[in-house]
Amino acid sequence: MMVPNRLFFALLPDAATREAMTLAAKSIALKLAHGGREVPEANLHLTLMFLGDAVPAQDEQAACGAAESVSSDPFTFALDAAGSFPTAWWLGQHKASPELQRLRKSLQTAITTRKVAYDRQHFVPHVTIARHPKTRLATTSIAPVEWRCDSFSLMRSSLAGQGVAYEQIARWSLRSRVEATAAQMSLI
Ligand code: 2AM
Repeated sequence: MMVPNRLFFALLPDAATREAMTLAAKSIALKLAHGGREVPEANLHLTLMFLGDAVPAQDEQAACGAAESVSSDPFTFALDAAGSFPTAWWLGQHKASPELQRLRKSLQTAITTRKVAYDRQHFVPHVTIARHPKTRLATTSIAPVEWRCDSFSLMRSSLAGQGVAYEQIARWSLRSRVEATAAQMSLI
């Protein structure tokens, strides 16, 4: 029998960034027009990598090991666009920032090395703001929402009433491999 264990790596915005996202959504009246179910402000996140709906315990452990080896300096990027997929309205980027792509690539390499399965669909960085919309939104510019990214997290998603609940399993601070190696050497 399949044991549910829906896991994904994500960037979690801080409170000020979440608030700025809500304002950005409101400013173009997204909330009035989509006709779908809004994502609560506390649940806003950017999925870096989706691992699956029933991730085995050993893969969960291996994913944590992979995350440990990810190398990236902290960086800042901006959400400067809003648009829709058939299943969601989102805030995102006209052009994915290179730092974000590099972070995804570093995680992808580490995950692949450990033979953990993940969703290989093309990475389109976005924050879902509404699900099951009744209308589409042509991609449009928004006042940029700046996002300082200095960590990423492994998350578990579970059904909770009508919606979902997210649990943070672990969080990793971003640091370059050189810095990490130096920190490890200073422990010796
Ligand atoms: P989203 O980023 O578009 O909202 C947990 O389900 C998170 O993983 C959600 O944020 C979800 O979509 C994202 N996700 C990415 N790929 C997925 C997939 N193939 N199936 C389910 N959720 C996926």
